[in-house]
Amino acid sequence: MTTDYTPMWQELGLDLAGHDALLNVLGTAYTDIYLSQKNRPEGMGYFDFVMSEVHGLRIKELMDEKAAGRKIIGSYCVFVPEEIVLAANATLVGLCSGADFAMEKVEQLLPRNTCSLIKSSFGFKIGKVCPYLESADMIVGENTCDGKKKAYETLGAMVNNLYVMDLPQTKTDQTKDLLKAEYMKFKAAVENLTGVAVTSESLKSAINVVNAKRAAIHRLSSLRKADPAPISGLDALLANQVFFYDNPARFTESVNKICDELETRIQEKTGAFPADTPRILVSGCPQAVPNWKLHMITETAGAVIVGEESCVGERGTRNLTADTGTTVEEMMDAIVDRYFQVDCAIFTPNSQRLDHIQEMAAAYNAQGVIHYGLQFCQPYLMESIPVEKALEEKNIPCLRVETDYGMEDAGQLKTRVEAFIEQLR
Ligand code: BJ8
Repeated sequence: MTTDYTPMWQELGLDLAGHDALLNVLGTAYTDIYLSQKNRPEGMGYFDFVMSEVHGLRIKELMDEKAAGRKIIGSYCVFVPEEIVLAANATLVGLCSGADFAMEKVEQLLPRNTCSLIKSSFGFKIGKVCPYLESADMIVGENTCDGKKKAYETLGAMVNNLYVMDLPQTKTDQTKDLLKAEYMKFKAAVENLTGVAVTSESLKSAINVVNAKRAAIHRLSSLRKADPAPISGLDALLANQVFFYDNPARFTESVNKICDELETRIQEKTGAFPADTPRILVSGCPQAVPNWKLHMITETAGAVIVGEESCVGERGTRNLTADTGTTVEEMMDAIVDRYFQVDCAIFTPNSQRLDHIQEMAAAYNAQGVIHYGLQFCQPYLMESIPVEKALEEKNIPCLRVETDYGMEDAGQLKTRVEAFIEQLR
């Protein structure tokens, strides 16, 4: 029997008609794109369940947490440190930004030439269809790219709980100090919100919880090095997306369980696709739920995606936070060290990212790289040119795509991806 969550959505102030329409589209897309795949690992059943309840049971859990006095914090970026949030007795969730909604109204507030991700986050707010955003006690905006930073000025007038965090755009000792100062300020703001002071014990335990979650998803990524790939890129992308929503301990356990199954599949040489299927690494802008467009196009065109150099992927999860500190101060330094390594394209120069893409292509035996740039995203589109150059130097073919969340260009994109796959063969 399915639970009726309508009263809860009503209480959160969602637009019920719009929300129903969104869930219908999401459900159909999920059935068409995910459930039609062949040779899926059984463990994906967990993620199918999570997706079927992403606005239902998970929101109910968050509402129960709130009723028990816990606070919910929403974020749009991997620079918001989950360790600090958990240590102050709050829960961090990623906010919806992966689908077009209420675009006409969005374009009255933001220029048309704004990337889909930013427009989507506004669409979910204007359309009142994101229960994560509506249940959040604090929304964190981070000053990363110019688009986001200016958009937060507008968002600040639309919500009463926006906290803006400044971020450096270069990597020097001074800017690392700036990041530390921002994280200290953020810690104080979260403590103020929850009324719970971060202690060395709570911070250590939070570091361990988040590290375990990252280690599990990293284990899953590493298993994609096998040929045949034991899991499709679509399924692995979904696990990376759910990373931002799920209860951390349950997520870790579920991912480790699926990894056990993938290890057996590797031993038995069972793949999601046959051996010798062309292998592709995707690099670039983050792909938030339900942005499955490029993976769907690529994998139905006859290749398998074996890795994501993305914030919804290895860029966001690869580094762990050192857990050797004993004081809050030492652990805050470890957190700063960890996040300072994230090589988002808002940094200049950003040669670390070029190195990392080359390393990933080699480690995952990718024959080619598709650089995924969202239209109007200056940082990633600009950086795609040096990325392509760095890959050319290693004789790795690179296809640069520039797209949005719409499906108008799907046919054209598919033709380009098919031609690229032919080139790899
Ligand atoms: S750390 S990648 S999650 S900022 S696509 S909004 S960059 S114009 S999302 Fe990101 Fe944090 Fe960086 Fe990662 Fe701007 Fe580009 Fe839009 Fe983007």
